[in-house]
Amino acid sequence: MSESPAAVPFLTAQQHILDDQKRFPGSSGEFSSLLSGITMATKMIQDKVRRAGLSDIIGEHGDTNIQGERQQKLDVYSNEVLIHFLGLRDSVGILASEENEKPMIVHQGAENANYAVVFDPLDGSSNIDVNVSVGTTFSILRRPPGVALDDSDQWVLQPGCKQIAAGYVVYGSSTILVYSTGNGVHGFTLDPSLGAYILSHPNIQMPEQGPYYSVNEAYLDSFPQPYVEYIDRLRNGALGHKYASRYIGSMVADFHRTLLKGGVFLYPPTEANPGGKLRLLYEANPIAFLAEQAGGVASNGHQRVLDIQPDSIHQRTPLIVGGRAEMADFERVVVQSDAS
Ligand code: AHM
Ligand code: MG
Repeated sequence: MSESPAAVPFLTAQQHILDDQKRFPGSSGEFSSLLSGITMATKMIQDKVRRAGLSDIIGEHGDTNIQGERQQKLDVYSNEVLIHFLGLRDSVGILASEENEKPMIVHQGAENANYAVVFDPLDGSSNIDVNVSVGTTFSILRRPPGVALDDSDQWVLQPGCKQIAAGYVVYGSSTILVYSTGNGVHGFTLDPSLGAYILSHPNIQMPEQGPYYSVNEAYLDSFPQPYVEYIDRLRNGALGHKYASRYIGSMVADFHRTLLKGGVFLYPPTEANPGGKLRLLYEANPIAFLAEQAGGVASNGHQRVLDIQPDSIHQRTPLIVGGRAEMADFERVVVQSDAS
């Protein structure tokens, strides 16, 4: 008896990506091969993360990255693994990472090297030695028409609305890959016994309104006044109920909760980081892309995150991302106060 595909009990990320690619007539399979580089690398990263207490991998590497931050050994390992697996793909022309000052030209001469991948290999890694969830974020861009193969800055200095795919992997109580190619947001949980990401969260929709706000409240005194007023409104019931607070201090984990349960995540401008702390190209942009695909909204306090034209690879931005109800109030209280 032949078995219809619907009777197959699970769908792997690999199969999902191949099916997704059929939406693009004439597609060559390069894009699915590229995404498989990400799934392969993140399986290796999660393996190291899971063994962090057992192997000699916790702690500082001894170097400082371009952001002036002390690199953890796991940052360095994760970066190397992603560069290795993505570098094997002919379709990848440029790789840019939080851990490297400049973009890397991977396949300079290859005519089909049409994609740039921008990533933070291990976000939140300063938390890893206390067993807090960490994540990998990635953003995929196409080489803009007319841009030379070696003009790496122009490949990556594109607004987030030009992303053709983006996602993250959260290394939490399970390992979950969440990605979108502009056709909804889908989540896959790594089955450790199969070594495969299995579709577990199809077509994720962010709740229109949720129960939580997520912000580092220790900095409250240094937020611009409209943010203080907005957080106060969340706390005092102005949006219909009194919000509870959740803050992990690991963006991918904080966003993952916001995506599934609803609410709002904020990293506003502060005295220490007047332009925000999070990085536009490989942190805010993929998160904003996923949020919008799931029916949410992402702002930098002035405009849509995905409309920001970047001018440098490691530039920072405030990030406020959440459901439609929370973000409508944010628009009224913060964005419009700024415009007036
Ligand atoms: P990192 O890229 O150096 O790991 O820093 C980014 C992290 C985010 O995951 C998180 O949202 C933020 O820093 C937390 O910052 P803070 O400790 O100031 O609240
Ligand atoms: Mg980071």
